Amino acid sequence: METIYTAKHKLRDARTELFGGQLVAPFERPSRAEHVIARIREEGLGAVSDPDDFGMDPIHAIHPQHFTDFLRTAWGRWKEAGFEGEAIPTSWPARRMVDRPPRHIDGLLGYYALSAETSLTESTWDAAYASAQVALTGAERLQEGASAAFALCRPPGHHATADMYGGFCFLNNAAIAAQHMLSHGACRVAILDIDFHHGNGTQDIFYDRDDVLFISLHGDPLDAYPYFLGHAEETGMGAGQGHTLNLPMPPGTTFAVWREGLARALSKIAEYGADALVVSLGVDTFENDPISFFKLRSEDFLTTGQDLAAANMPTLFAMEGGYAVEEIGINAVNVLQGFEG
Ligand code: Q9C
Ligand code: ZN
Repeated sequence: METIYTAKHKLRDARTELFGGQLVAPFERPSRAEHVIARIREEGLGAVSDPDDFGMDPIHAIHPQHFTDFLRTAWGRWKEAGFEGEAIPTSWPARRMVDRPPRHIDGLLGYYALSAETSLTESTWDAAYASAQVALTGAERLQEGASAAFALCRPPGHHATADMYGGFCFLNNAAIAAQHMLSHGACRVAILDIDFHHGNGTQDIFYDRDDVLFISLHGDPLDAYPYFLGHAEETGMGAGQGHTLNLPMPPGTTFAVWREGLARALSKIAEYGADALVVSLGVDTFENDPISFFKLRSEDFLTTGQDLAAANMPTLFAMEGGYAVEEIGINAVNVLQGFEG
C-alpha cells in the first residue's frame, strides 16, 4: 500500500514535556516517524509519496478559524510576552468559571488546551498543517479508488477537538480526512480508534452526527489519559445517538481480550454500512510502551491487520501514538502487512 509522508513532521520538535512534575524530553518526538518510514522502506511495503496541499478549507471544515489562528500565532505572542521557555498552559476555565477567551496569551493557552503536557513551539503549526495534509492526501487516494493508504501523520491528531489541542495533538487528522471523504461523495464513514488512549477529540467532533460512526478501544479513562472522556456510557447524542461506541479496558489487558473488543467493533462497523474506514492507528498498546498499560506483543499487530482486512472496506490508516520508539516501526508496519496479507 502507498504511504504518504513528509519530512516536515520534523518541524515538531519540542524540547519539553511536563511529565511527573518535571520537564522531560517529549515522548512524541521526530524519531518516531523516522523509524516507521525506515521500516516501510526496508520491508518494501510500497510507494512513499509526498502530500498534496489542500489548503485551509478542509481543515476549517473541522476546526474553527479562531482556533487555527490561535495555533498559528501562539508562539509569536508567547515570545512577545517575554517568556523564556516553551509555551505551556497553567490556568484553565475550570468548573463554575466562564467560557470567554482572555486577552493575555498565558490565559489563552489554557482556554485552547486540554492538558499541559503539550508544549507549543516555534514551528509546531507548520508541522501540524503538514500532518493534516498527509491525512487529506490519504483520503484523496481512497476517493480515487485505492483500497488502502497509510497516512504517516506526525504530530498525531485524535486528542484534538474542534477547538482544543493537547495530548500531543493539534489538528485532528483522522477527522479532517473523514470529513473530506464525506464532502466528496461518501455517505457514511466509520472511524476505528485503536490507539491506547481514548480518541476524545474525534468522539467530540462527531458526537451528534449520524454520518460518522466512532469506535474506540482504549485504557479505561478512570486510569488513563485523557481521564475525562471515553466511558462506556458515552454513546452519542441527538442524531448521533448510538453512533459512538467506547470499549475501555483495564491495566494489563492482553491481546486475547483486546481482540474481542476489536471483533465487537468490526461487527458494529459491518452493520453500519460505511463507504470507508479510517483507522486511528496508535501502537501504544504495545507491552513495552513507556506511558501505557496494555500488553500487546509485536506479532499481535500482524493479527490486528488481518482482522481489519476481513472488514473488506476501503481503509485509510492515520498514524497516532506509540512511544516505544525502537519498536514503533515494526509494530506499525506489522498492522499494514497483516492487512495486506
Ligand atoms: N501520566 C497520543 O498517544 N500524557 N497521545 C499522559 C500520563 C498524555 C498521548 C500522561 C498522553 C497523550 C496521541
Ligand atoms: Zn495514544
